[in-house]
Amino acid sequence: MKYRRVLAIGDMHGKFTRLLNLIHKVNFDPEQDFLILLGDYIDRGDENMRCLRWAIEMSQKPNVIALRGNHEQMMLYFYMLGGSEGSIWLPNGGSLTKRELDIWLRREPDALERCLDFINDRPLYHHMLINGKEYIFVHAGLKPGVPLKKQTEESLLWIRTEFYQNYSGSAEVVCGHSPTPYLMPDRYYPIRFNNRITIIDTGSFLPRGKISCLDVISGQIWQSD
Ligand SMILES: [Mn+2]
Repeated sequence: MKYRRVLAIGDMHGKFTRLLNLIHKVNFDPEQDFLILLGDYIDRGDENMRCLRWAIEMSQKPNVIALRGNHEQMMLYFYMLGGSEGSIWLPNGGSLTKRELDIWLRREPDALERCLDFINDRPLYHHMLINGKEYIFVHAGLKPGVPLKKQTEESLLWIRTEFYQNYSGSAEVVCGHSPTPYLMPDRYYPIRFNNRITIIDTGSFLPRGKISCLDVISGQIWQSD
């Protein structure tokens, strides 16, 4: 199948208005385009559950892959494991998401189960050949020197500096996870490093932050206002 565009959308973190604004500009067509969502739908924003529900809806369309981010992982651990492994979610933005979810649960008691099933089913990366070129889409990144199939959840969802500095694989990697203004002051635009890494998390939850979408075929970028 030859796609018109292969699109990746970075971290949204509950910024639903910004997401709608971006989606309107991108105008995704499931008949011709392929879309990968890089995870971190929830936490830090004001409409976290709306973003999560949007991701659930989108994941049911053809030609859409929704990956798991570390924030979905933290939510899953909170409800499935509890204890110290689950405890990091609430202080990392989870308390905002939980407040919205608790209200929703009063009307739809099975909503939590649907969210957790969705998160549980998320792939941790998507590997594809596009016009003969190899691409890996992943929330955080890859541990350098480790084959893709041997990568751990910990690396795929959490890695930062070690990946940016030492990755030397031949595949192009498109990822989110690190807001670009944390890597380069005042930068709210995707960053591409020389070692074939493109980071498209442009700090959606920050006052001047944006949600970004990249078409890896043309290199075109769309951003929320
Ligand atoms: Mn994130």
